[in-house]
Amino acid sequence: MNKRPRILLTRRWTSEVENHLAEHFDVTLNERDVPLAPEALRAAMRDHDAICPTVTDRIDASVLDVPGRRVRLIGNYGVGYNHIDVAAAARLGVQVSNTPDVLTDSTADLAILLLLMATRRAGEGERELRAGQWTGWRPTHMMGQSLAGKVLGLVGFGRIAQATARKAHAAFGMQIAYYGRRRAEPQVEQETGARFVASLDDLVAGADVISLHTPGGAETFHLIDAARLARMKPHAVLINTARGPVVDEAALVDALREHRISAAGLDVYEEEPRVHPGLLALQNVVLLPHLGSATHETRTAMGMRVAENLEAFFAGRPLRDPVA
Ligand code: 8YV
Repeated sequence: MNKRPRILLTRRWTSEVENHLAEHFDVTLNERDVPLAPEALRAAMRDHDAICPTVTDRIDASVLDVPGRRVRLIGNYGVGYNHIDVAAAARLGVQVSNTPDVLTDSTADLAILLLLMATRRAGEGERELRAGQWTGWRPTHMMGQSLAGKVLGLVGFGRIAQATARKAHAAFGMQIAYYGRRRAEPQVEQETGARFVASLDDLVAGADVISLHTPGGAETFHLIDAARLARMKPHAVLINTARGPVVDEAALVDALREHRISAAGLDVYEEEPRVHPGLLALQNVVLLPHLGSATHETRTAMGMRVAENLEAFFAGRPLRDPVA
C-alpha cells in the first residue's frame, strides 16, 4: 500500500473538511488552534509533504528554505496569500495554491454589512441602547446617510469587488465607479453597472462610499494614506475588507477623529489581531474581527477547495488554483 501524504493544517478547520482530508491523507492537526511559532512551521516543513496555512501564518523564505525540507506544496486556506513569499516558493520549487471563488459572496456580503452599519450608525446605536442611554424616539436622533443614487467607489475590481458592485447596485440603487490596474471587459461593466475611473485620486474624491478590494503586500501598502484620505468628501465612508496595511491606520484615526470623513467600516487591520487604540476609542467606526469569509458554508467550501488542490497535486495533476 502506498504511504499516504503527510499534511499539516496549521489551524482547526470545519469537521466536514477535517474528516474528508483524513480519508485521503495522514493529517496533523493543531489541536490547541493557536498560531504556530516560526520554529514549529520550520519543523513542519521537514516532516510533512504539504502544509496548509492561513492568514495567521507567515510563510517567508526563512520557513520555506529550511534545510531538509520535505514540503512541496503550500495549500493556502484563503484567497489572499500576501503572508506567503511566493517568489521564494517558486525559486525553491515549492508550489502554492489558494481558494478563489468560494468566498466571493460571503466577503462581498460582509462589505455590504459594513457599508450599511457605517452609513446607518448601527454599532453606535446598539452601544447607546445597551448602555441604557437611549432616551426614546425623536426626529433628529442618530441620523445616517441614505444609499440610493450615491457613488460606491471600488478600489480594485476583482471577483469580490464585482460581487459587491452587483449587490450595491441591485439592492440599494447605488452608482458604481471603480479603479483598477486595468479596465474590466465591457460586459462586466454593464452587468455590474460600473464605470471605470482611471485615477485613484479621482475615484476617492468623487465617491460617497469607498470600498477596498485590492490584494495586500508591498504594492498596495498604505495605498489609502493621509493624502488620499484628505481628498475624500467630508461625508465619505471608507470600507476595508481587503487587507489592513492597504490603509494607513494612524492617518485614518486622525481623519475619523477630526470628522474629515464621516465613518469607516473595517474587517482587517494593520497588525492583526492588534487594533489601533485610536480606532477603539471612536464612535464613527465599525470594527469586525476579520469575518469576511466566516460562514459555515464558506469555511467548509474553502477547506474542500484546498482538498481539491492537494488531491490534484498528489495525483500528479496540475493544481486547480496555482499561485506559484
Ligand atoms: C480568510 C481572507 O478567512 O481568504 C482570505 O484572503 O482574508 C479570509 O477570508 C483568511 O485569509 C484565511 O486564511
